[in-house]
Amino acid sequence: MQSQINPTPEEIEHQRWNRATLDQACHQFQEHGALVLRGAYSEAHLSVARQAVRRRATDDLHATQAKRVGNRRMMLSLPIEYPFNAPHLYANPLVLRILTRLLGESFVLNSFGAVIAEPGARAQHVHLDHPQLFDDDQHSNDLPAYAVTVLLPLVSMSRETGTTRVWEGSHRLPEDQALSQGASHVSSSLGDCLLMDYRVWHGGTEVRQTEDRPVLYFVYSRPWFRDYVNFPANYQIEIGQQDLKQVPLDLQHLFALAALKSEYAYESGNAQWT
Ligand SMILES: O=C(O)CCC(=O)C(=O)O
Repeated sequence: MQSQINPTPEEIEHQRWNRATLDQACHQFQEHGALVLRGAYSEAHLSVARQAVRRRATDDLHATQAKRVGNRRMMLSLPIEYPFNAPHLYANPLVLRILTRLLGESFVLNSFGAVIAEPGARAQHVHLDHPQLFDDDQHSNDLPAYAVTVLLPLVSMSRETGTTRVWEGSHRLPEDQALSQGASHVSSSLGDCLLMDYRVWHGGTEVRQTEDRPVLYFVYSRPWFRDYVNFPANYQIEIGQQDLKQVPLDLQHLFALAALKSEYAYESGNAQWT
């Protein structure tokens, strides 16, 4: 992967960027439409999340609610509740600082869940997670980012476990040229994450090992964006009132769509035809 940043030990320890590293990270993301951030998350937190995802994936109820996103590969929307109602997961300070630059101050968490590739899963179809906003490629490609997926692998990723392939720079290319430059494979250690512009072509690769390969995904977006393809019901963040109260005040804005959902349910439940 060409586009990657190794935060310094001080940046990791204080969870704060030096100005020059932040500038470089944002510049690389804008140019390549993707960025690997090394070592931003703590391994201990990820092992708790990994166990919870595996439990849910094997639980019948949740597994039947899962969406197939390829051969032996499923996507599970997850509620923001223990162990996922944790700022170190949904609000990593290094990641959030980059997102503020890319998406503006009022960005929100648009969707959250896990993709689990089972042993033997074949390579996923190469895809975009959402159609372009406009029919005219030029218009769509010239725009600044409006949504960014943060993929957070819950195991280290290699050719054996399966990687994510990314077509760097494809967010700026018309569809018929998007795959012309070849893909980069993201190998990663536990604690690394991958940021991807919603317009970048990508896909998971085959799983050659006998264990599954779970990744968490967080989609952050500008506040007006709704992913009507993956989440036609519109408001896709699930968080109960108790969990919402536990979100620190300065991070409440991330859950603006969840707040809209409860208002909408309230209003439609009380609608009167006169
Ligand atoms: O499993 C992966 O590496 C990527 C999954 C993915 O991008 C997707 O399902 O949209």
